[in-house]
Amino acid sequence: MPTALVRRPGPLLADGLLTHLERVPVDVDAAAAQWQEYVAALDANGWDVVEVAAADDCPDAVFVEDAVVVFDDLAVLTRPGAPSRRAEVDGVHEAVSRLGLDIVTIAPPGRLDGGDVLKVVDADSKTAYVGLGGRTDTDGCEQLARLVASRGWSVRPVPVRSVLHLKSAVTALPDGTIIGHPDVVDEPSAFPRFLAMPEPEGGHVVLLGGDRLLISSAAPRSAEMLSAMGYETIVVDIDEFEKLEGCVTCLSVRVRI
Ligand code: CIR
Repeated sequence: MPTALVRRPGPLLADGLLTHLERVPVDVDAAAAQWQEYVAALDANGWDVVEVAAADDCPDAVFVEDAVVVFDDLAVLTRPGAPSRRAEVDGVHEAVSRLGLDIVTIAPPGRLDGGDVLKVVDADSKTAYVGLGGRTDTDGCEQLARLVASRGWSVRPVPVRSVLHLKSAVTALPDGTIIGHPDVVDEPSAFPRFLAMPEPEGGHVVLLGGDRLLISSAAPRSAEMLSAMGYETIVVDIDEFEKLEGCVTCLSVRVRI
């Protein structure tokens, strides 16, 4: 059974970092309930959900995908671009150790956030697009390229200006098509196949397996479009996390070994 790492939101969630959005009140209790629903959706779709130890001093710890990127059986611990998020990595290190993954690390001064790494597997290639311009720098990207080359992955840098992370703009469908809303995708031509979605949150999907996609309730027209294309959409409300520039992808790390 594939495993999904998650990390429960802590009491300081409302103090999470903001870069592109204005701060609005975050309801921590509502966020906790939304997180439970998100976890339940993973569980109901065949994922073994494993909790990383909570990090209550770290407001953004719930966005667990930023602390590690998993390439097959290799976990790359990141060095988050925001210094206040670096304390999140230790607990994630312990969790991936327990899963038995090989572990490597992005070293200082490189910066890399997992939200900037979009992995796409085709019949004949494994590509990681890496967003540069926000939390991730060229050093972090080049270190990643060296670390994952042995596993057959190639790394392609792409610019990110309009949103926090690359995956705040685009994700990939199971067939490798990159999806995103044109207003927030800075360079659609970076991707061999790009499909425009009608809403910004419609660019964020978690591949649950087969034709099942997890998508935010903030993107009803995108969900409809994906359903019409033959995908089964599982819709979750994560608006308390969206207020903090989070999206469906960043609340879990999916491990398929
Ligand atoms: C931050 O600014 O770091 C958090 N408030 C949001 C992180 C969201 N992570 C992601 O999209 N991968």
